[in-house]
Amino acid sequence: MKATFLLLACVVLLGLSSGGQADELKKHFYKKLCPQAEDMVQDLVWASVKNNSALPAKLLRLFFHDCFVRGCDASVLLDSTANISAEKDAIPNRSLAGFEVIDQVKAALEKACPGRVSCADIVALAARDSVSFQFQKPLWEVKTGRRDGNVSLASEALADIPSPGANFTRLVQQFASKNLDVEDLVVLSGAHTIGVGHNPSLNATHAA
Ligand code: HEM
Ligand SMILES: *[C@@H]1O[C@H](CO)[C@@H](O)[C@H](O)[C@H]1NC(C)=O
Ligand SMILES: *[C@@H]1O[C@H](CO)[C@@H](O)[C@H](O)[C@H]1NC(C)=O
Ligand SMILES: *[C@@H]1O[C@H](CO)[C@@H](O)[C@H](O)[C@H]1NC(C)=O
Ligand SMILES: *[C@@H]1O[C@H](CO)[C@@H](O)[C@H](O)[C@H]1NC(C)=O
Ligand SMILES: *[C@@H]1O[C@H](CO)[C@@H](O)[C@H](O)[C@H]1NC(C)=O
Ligand SMILES: CC(=O)N[C@H]1CO[C@H](CO)[C@@H](O)[C@@H]1O
Repeated sequence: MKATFLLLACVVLLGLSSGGQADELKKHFYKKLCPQAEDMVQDLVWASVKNNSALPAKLLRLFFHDCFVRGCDASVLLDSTANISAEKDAIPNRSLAGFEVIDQVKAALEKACPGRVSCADIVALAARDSVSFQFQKPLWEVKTGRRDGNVSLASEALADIPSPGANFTRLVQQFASKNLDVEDLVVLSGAHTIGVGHNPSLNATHAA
């Protein structure tokens, strides 16, 4: 298994049993491990968003694409290797962005508290903090304690991320497979009130 999956500077070495998610997410998981973690994420994310108002939508979508494949485990951040095509390289990754913000926050946190704060929590906090900045109010609570995964497969992203052509039945099925109901589907789809979309299918219609 070694050398099969390239980790993007994101292994978190807590004294916890390292398998998968921590038992339960909680408020302020890092209170003792790295007390400044959540403030640092907020400060750095806000500085980035001030400079680039397109980022909140990018970071929100990145979080969604992370969570829909193998849970919220930062698997979306992993790069492909010679023989493994990672989630990033799946078709629905088109126009995913904001990776550099996550990398920058992770680098700062590694300096402050080496090996403590998971990339998965940074992705979750960055989504919340960036969108909250855009709306100038705190929007939702983020519990922490996610552990980073080390498996990232393009084939799974292709299977799990809903396609823009999916019908309602299919969307309901795909959300149900992640333990989300129809109300969740409707509410979360509200995320599309921010951001930029592309419609590549229009081009196909007009192709010569
Ligand atoms: C219900 C199934 C969903 C489908 C089929 C879908 C599909 C898409 C597509 C096709 C785009 C345009 C991508 C592009 O720019 O090329 C997009 C953008 C976006 N999606 Fe979704 N999405 C879904 C659910 C979600 C959820 C649950 C969230 C977050 C809670 C989300 C957040 C976003 C955001 C913020 C953008 C704009 C990104 C930007 O500005 O670059 N989407 N989505
Ligand atoms: C991936 O994580 C699992 C569970 O924590 C671990 O057993 C395995 O050795 C890891 N694989 C690599 C390539 O790091
Ligand atoms: C601000 O954004 C520009 C382009 O989007 C980028 O080149 C520059 O490095 C950013 N500055 C900071 C401080 O992030
Ligand atoms: C991927 O390549 C590495 C080294 O090139 C090799 O050790 C590994 O067995 C390969 N894995 C798979 C699943 O083919
Ligand atoms: C919805 O999509 C599914 C899977 O893609 C397909 O099997 C089904 O026939 C579609 N239903 C309708 C009503 O188009
Ligand atoms: C679609 O067409 C527009 C305008 O001609 C072009 O700028 C864009 O790159 C095309 N997109 C794709 C995916 O081909
Ligand atoms: C953001 C990102 O990682 N995009 C990649 C998506 O996948 C294509 C190949 O299918 C890569 O070329 C992009 O770099």
